[in-house]
Amino acid sequence: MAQAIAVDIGASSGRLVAGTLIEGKLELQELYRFENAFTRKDGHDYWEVDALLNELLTGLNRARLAGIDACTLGIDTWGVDYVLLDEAGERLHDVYAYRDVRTAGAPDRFHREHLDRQAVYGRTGIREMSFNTLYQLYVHDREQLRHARQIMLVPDYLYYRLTGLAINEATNASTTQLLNVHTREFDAELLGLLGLGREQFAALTQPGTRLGGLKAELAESGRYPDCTVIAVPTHDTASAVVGVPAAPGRSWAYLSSGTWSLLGAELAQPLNSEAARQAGYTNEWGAYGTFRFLQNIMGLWMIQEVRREEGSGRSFAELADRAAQEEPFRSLVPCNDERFLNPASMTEAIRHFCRDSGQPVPEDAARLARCIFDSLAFTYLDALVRLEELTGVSYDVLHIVGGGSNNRLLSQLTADLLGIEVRTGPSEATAIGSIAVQLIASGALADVAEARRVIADSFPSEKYRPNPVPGREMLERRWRTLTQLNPKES
Ligand code: LFR
Repeated sequence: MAQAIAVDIGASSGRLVAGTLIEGKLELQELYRFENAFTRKDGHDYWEVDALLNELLTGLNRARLAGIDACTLGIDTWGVDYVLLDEAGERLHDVYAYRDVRTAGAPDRFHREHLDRQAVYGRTGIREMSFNTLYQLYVHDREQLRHARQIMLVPDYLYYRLTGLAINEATNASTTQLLNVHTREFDAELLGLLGLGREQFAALTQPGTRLGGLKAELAESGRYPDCTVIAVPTHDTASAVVGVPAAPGRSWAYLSSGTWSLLGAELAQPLNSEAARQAGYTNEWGAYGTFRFLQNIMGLWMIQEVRREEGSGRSFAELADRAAQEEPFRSLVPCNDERFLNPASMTEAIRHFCRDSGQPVPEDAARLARCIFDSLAFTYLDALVRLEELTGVSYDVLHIVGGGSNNRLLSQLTADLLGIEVRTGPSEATAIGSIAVQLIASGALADVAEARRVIADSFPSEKYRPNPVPGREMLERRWRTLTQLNPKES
């Protein structure tokens, strides 16, 4: 029986999940779960990557103690954040977290000094986000960059520490905004503008590639299962898209709902037109040569922060239940505005915006939550409208996967505003997508179509049909006015 272990690390937590295929169904067992958060030091935000490595190893040890003697193993995390290694393979610096302020304004400076934003989008297909690796490297210490023997993203680094092999896995590498969508390689000119050489990166590795075993000191310790390490889609969103239980024959869009909300479609070819750029759509690489044509939407980060600041320990489910009792659409905020990326206080940032735009100020956590969910649903509506315009496809169904798919209020609101059938689950789509790619690599599943069939058969899903929204036209006008108060940068 093939056992596959997914190590899935998100911005707020990480987990090790084992997947086994039993009579055509995928069964999951959570082996270990741990917290994650960025930490602030001298005014900057960093990830504790070596603590994450220790957690990963603790989880693998748990797998062994749970009786798993042999397995395949894949790792995913968020995108864009990187590690520079020296000649000896040691880390040269603390790893910046993408929400760190140091890249505020960096895109403007980069595009003024070097290539304009249209040209960079034409080459990379990647939407400008101030935290993309391109801009992070642009503001990184030049001397240190020159001395870097290897540049890798966070999951590549974890793979490196487990196996001793240096890779740059392709789905996550695409989030750097340094890959050329035409040549399907690093863009030599963009690297040159940062003073970097191709030799500082490893070969681009496609998901599904078998990398071999754990390095000797780990393998011989007796603490871990006998692992065959496989490069999965190491960008969490790419694994989540593999984990979407889409049925063949239906045109589907997805919403990967976690710290971020990523709404988009799986495409065979990139769509990097000027219209796509202006609409804020990106072309991240997916597994098996696909493209993830999607929009980043601020997502549940907003409610995670409000909850943290409130400090009452109320669960997300309870907050959503309380929000459901509140008056809908009382106050709305443009979620994608940079002011919500990493404010000193999310609660205050939302209240400020409401006050400044003449709306009722959400006083308590329930009203703040209501405001966030209503605003997210409106932002999803804008994203779906643009998606349909750009791809020319009218979607039959929106699959919501990830932790946010458990939020009934937001799922129904999304169905209502978008006027589309919503299907929710699985909430562990990222780990499931990683496991699916491992099972395909080890021959237990034929391909992604079979994997999606198995996923659809294995996990419960709920269906939400759209209901009419009273006062819809007036609401849409209000939303339009609010978002135009804050036009997106073009
Ligand atoms: C989600 C995610 C998004 C990416 C953001 C930053 O966890 O990976 O896809 O845009 O985090 O890397």
